[in-house]
Amino acid sequence: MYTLYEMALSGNCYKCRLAMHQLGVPFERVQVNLLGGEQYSDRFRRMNLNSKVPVLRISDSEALPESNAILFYLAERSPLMPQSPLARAQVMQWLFFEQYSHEPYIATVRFWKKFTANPELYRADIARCMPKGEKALKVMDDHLAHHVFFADNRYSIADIALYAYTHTAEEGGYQLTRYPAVQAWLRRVEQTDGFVPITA
Ligand SMILES: N[C@@H](CCC(=O)N[C@@H](CS)C(=O)NCC(=O)O)C(=O)O
Repeated sequence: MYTLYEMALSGNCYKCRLAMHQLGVPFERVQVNLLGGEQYSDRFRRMNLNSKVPVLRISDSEALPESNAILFYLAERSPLMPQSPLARAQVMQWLFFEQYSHEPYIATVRFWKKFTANPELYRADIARCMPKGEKALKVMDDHLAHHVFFADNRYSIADIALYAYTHTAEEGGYQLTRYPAVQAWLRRVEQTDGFVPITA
Protein backbone atom coordinates (compact mmCIF):
# COMPACT_ATOMS: atom_id res chain seq x y z
CA MET A 1 0.00 0.00 0.00
CA TYR A 2 1.16 3.55 -0.72
CA THR A 3 2.01 5.96 2.08
CA LEU A 4 1.48 9.69 1.57
CA TYR A 5 3.75 11.93 3.64
CA GLU A 6 1.82 15.15 3.84
CA MET A 7 0.33 18.11 5.68
CA ALA A 8 -3.46 17.88 5.72
CA LEU A 9 -4.33 21.46 4.68
CA SER A 10 -1.70 21.70 1.92
CA GLY A 11 -3.28 21.88 -1.52
CA ASN A 12 -0.31 20.08 -3.04
CA CYS A 13 -0.96 17.14 -0.70
CA TYR A 14 -4.71 17.29 -1.28
CA LYS A 15 -4.13 16.80 -5.03
CA CYS A 16 -2.62 13.37 -4.31
CA ARG A 17 -5.37 12.33 -1.87
CA LEU A 18 -8.11 13.40 -4.30
CA ALA A 19 -6.56 11.43 -7.16
CA MET A 20 -6.10 8.31 -5.03
CA HIS A 21 -9.70 8.50 -3.77
CA GLN A 22 -11.02 8.88 -7.30
CA LEU A 23 -8.88 6.01 -8.57
CA GLY A 24 -9.82 3.75 -5.66
CA VAL A 25 -6.16 3.38 -4.66
CA PRO A 26 -5.70 2.52 -0.96
CA PHE A 27 -3.14 4.62 0.94
CA GLU A 28 -2.02 5.58 4.40
CA ARG A 29 -1.40 9.16 5.52
CA VAL A 30 1.55 10.31 7.62
CA GLN A 31 1.53 13.91 8.81
CA VAL A 32 4.92 15.66 8.60
CA ASN A 33 5.52 18.35 11.22
CA LEU A 34 6.60 21.18 8.89
CA LEU A 35 6.51 23.86 11.60
CA GLY A 36 8.79 21.67 13.70
CA GLY A 37 11.22 21.24 10.79
CA GLU A 38 10.71 17.49 10.34
CA GLN A 39 11.11 17.91 6.58
CA TYR A 40 14.80 18.70 7.14
CA SER A 41 15.50 15.49 9.07
CA ASP A 42 17.87 12.92 7.51
CA ARG A 43 15.02 10.42 7.44
CA PHE A 44 12.76 12.72 5.43
CA ARG A 45 15.56 13.95 3.15
CA ARG A 46 16.23 10.35 2.14
CA MET A 47 12.76 10.50 0.51
CA ASN A 48 12.96 14.10 -0.76
CA LEU A 49 16.24 16.01 -0.84
CA ASN A 50 14.16 19.16 -1.39
CA SER A 51 12.51 18.82 2.06
CA LYS A 52 8.91 19.35 0.96
CA VAL A 53 5.65 17.44 1.13
CA PRO A 54 3.94 15.64 -0.51
CA VAL A 55 6.02 12.52 -0.92
CA LEU A 56 4.46 9.25 -2.03
CA ARG A 57 6.25 6.23 -0.63
CA ILE A 58 5.82 3.54 -3.26
CA SER A 59 7.94 0.76 -1.74
CA ASP A 60 10.68 0.30 0.86
CA SER A 61 13.22 1.56 -1.67
CA GLU A 62 11.22 4.10 -3.72
CA ALA A 63 9.63 7.43 -2.84
CA LEU A 64 8.30 10.06 -5.24
CA PRO A 65 8.15 13.80 -4.37
CA GLU A 66 6.45 16.66 -6.30
CA SER A 67 2.66 16.70 -6.35
CA ASN A 68 2.26 16.83 -10.11
CA ALA A 69 4.78 14.02 -10.65
CA ILE A 70 2.77 11.97 -8.16
CA LEU A 71 -0.45 12.75 -10.09
CA PHE A 72 1.25 11.73 -13.34
CA TYR A 73 2.47 8.45 -11.82
CA LEU A 74 -0.91 7.57 -10.29
CA ALA A 75 -2.94 8.46 -13.38
CA GLU A 76 -1.02 6.42 -15.98
CA ARG A 77 -3.40 4.05 -17.80
CA SER A 78 -6.38 5.40 -15.83
CA PRO A 79 -9.39 7.51 -16.81
CA LEU A 80 -7.64 10.53 -15.25
CA MET A 81 -5.05 10.56 -18.07
CA PRO A 82 -6.05 10.80 -21.74
CA GLN A 83 -4.35 8.50 -24.23
CA SER A 84 -3.56 10.59 -27.31
CA PRO A 85 -0.11 12.25 -27.42
CA LEU A 86 -1.60 15.71 -27.89
CA ALA A 87 -4.11 15.35 -25.05
CA ARG A 88 -1.36 14.02 -22.74
CA ALA A 89 0.80 16.99 -23.68
CA GLN A 90 -2.12 19.32 -22.91
CA VAL A 91 -2.34 17.73 -19.45
CA MET A 92 1.35 18.57 -19.01
CA GLN A 93 0.72 22.09 -20.32
CA TRP A 94 -1.72 22.75 -17.44
CA LEU A 95 0.43 20.97 -14.85
CA PHE A 96 3.35 23.25 -15.75
CA PHE A 97 1.03 26.28 -15.80
CA GLU A 98 -0.16 25.36 -12.31
CA GLN A 99 3.36 25.11 -10.92
CA TYR A 100 4.85 28.18 -12.63
CA SER A 101 2.01 30.69 -13.09
CA HIS A 102 -0.64 29.73 -10.52
CA GLU A 103 0.53 27.98 -7.34
CA PRO A 104 3.43 30.38 -6.58
CA TYR A 105 0.96 33.30 -6.41
CA ILE A 106 -2.28 31.75 -5.16
CA ALA A 107 -1.02 29.15 -2.69
CA THR A 108 1.60 31.43 -1.17
CA VAL A 109 -0.82 34.30 -0.51
CA ARG A 110 -3.21 31.83 1.17
CA PHE A 111 -0.30 30.55 3.27
CA TRP A 112 0.79 34.03 4.39
CA LYS A 113 -2.76 35.15 5.20
CA LYS A 114 -4.14 31.97 6.76
CA PHE A 115 -1.21 30.17 8.32
CA THR A 116 1.25 32.81 9.54
CA ALA A 117 0.94 34.62 12.87
CA ASN A 118 1.38 38.08 11.36
CA PRO A 119 0.36 38.40 7.68
CA GLU A 120 1.29 42.11 7.84
CA LEU A 121 4.94 41.05 7.67
CA TYR A 122 4.21 39.74 4.16
CA ARG A 123 2.35 42.80 2.89
CA ALA A 124 4.92 43.55 0.15
CA ASP A 125 5.08 39.90 -0.96
CA ILE A 126 1.27 39.72 -1.07
CA ALA A 127 1.08 42.93 -3.14
CA ARG A 128 3.67 41.52 -5.57
CA CYS A 129 1.93 38.15 -5.94
CA MET A 130 -1.74 39.10 -6.21
CA PRO A 131 -1.69 40.63 -9.71
CA LYS A 132 0.05 37.50 -10.98
CA GLY A 133 -2.52 35.30 -9.25
CA GLU A 134 -5.32 37.36 -10.84
CA LYS A 135 -3.67 36.84 -14.21
CA ALA A 136 -3.64 33.06 -13.70
CA LEU A 137 -7.32 33.07 -12.72
CA LYS A 138 -8.14 35.12 -15.83
CA VAL A 139 -6.29 32.62 -18.04
CA MET A 140 -8.31 29.82 -16.47
CA ASP A 141 -11.58 31.74 -16.82
CA ASP A 142 -10.93 32.49 -20.50
CA HIS A 143 -10.12 28.81 -21.19
CA LEU A 144 -13.14 27.55 -19.27
CA ALA A 145 -15.48 29.94 -21.08
CA HIS A 146 -15.13 27.52 -24.03
CA HIS A 147 -14.16 24.21 -22.40
CA VAL A 148 -15.77 21.96 -19.81
CA PHE A 149 -12.43 20.82 -18.36
CA PHE A 150 -8.77 21.76 -18.95
CA ALA A 151 -7.31 19.06 -21.22
CA ASP A 152 -9.11 17.17 -23.97
CA ASN A 153 -12.43 18.60 -22.67
CA ARG A 154 -12.64 15.82 -20.06
CA TYR A 155 -11.80 15.50 -16.37
CA SER A 156 -8.14 14.65 -15.77
CA ILE A 157 -5.25 15.26 -13.39
CA ALA A 158 -4.94 18.73 -14.95
CA ASP A 159 -8.25 19.61 -13.26
CA ILE A 160 -7.16 18.02 -9.98
CA ALA A 161 -3.90 20.00 -9.96
CA LEU A 162 -5.68 23.29 -10.64
CA TYR A 163 -8.64 22.64 -8.35
CA ALA A 164 -6.45 22.24 -5.25
CA TYR A 165 -5.41 25.87 -4.80
CA THR A 166 -8.14 27.52 -6.88
CA HIS A 167 -10.96 26.41 -4.59
CA THR A 168 -9.11 27.86 -1.59
CA ALA A 169 -8.06 31.08 -3.37
CA GLU A 170 -10.57 33.20 -1.44
CA GLU A 171 -8.73 32.28 1.77
CA GLY A 172 -5.92 34.39 0.29
CA GLY A 173 -8.22 37.29 -0.60
CA TYR A 174 -8.94 36.51 -4.27
CA GLN A 175 -12.58 37.05 -5.28
CA LEU A 176 -13.76 34.13 -7.38
CA THR A 177 -17.04 35.90 -8.24
CA ARG A 178 -14.88 37.80 -10.77
CA TYR A 179 -14.31 34.48 -12.59
CA PRO A 180 -17.73 32.89 -13.29
CA ALA A 181 -16.42 30.18 -15.62
CA VAL A 182 -13.91 29.14 -12.94
CA GLN A 183 -16.70 29.00 -10.35
CA ALA A 184 -18.85 26.80 -12.62
CA TRP A 185 -15.85 24.49 -13.23
CA LEU A 186 -15.20 24.19 -9.47
CA ARG A 187 -18.78 22.91 -9.07
CA ARG A 188 -18.25 20.45 -11.97
CA VAL A 189 -15.10 19.06 -10.33
CA GLU A 190 -16.99 18.66 -7.04
CA GLN A 191 -19.57 16.51 -8.84
CA THR A 192 -17.07 14.00 -10.28
CA ASP A 193 -17.15 10.41 -8.98
CA GLY A 194 -15.27 9.86 -5.75
CA PHE A 195 -14.67 13.56 -5.08
CA VAL A 196 -13.56 14.32 -1.51
CA PRO A 197 -13.02 17.77 0.00
CA ILE A 198 -9.66 18.97 1.31
CA THR A 199 -10.92 18.52 4.88
CA ALA A 200 -11.82 14.82 4.42
N1 LIG B 1 6.44 21.85 -6.17
C1 LIG B 1 6.14 21.14 -4.95
C2 LIG B 1 5.84 22.15 -3.85
C3 LIG B 1 5.68 21.46 -2.52
C4 LIG B 1 5.57 22.45 -1.39
O1 LIG B 1 5.77 23.68 -1.54
N2 LIG B 1 5.27 21.92 -0.20
C5 LIG B 1 5.14 22.73 0.98
C6 LIG B 1 3.78 22.49 1.61
S1 LIG B 1 2.49 22.91 0.48
C7 LIG B 1 6.22 22.33 1.97
O2 LIG B 1 6.50 21.17 2.14
N3 LIG B 1 6.85 23.33 2.62
C8 LIG B 1 7.83 23.08 3.63
C9 LIG B 1 9.13 23.80 3.39
O3 LIG B 1 9.31 24.33 2.29
O4 LIG B 1 9.92 23.83 4.32
C10 LIG B 1 4.97 20.20 -5.16
O5 LIG B 1 4.12 20.49 -6.02
O6 LIG B 1 4.91 19.16 -4.48
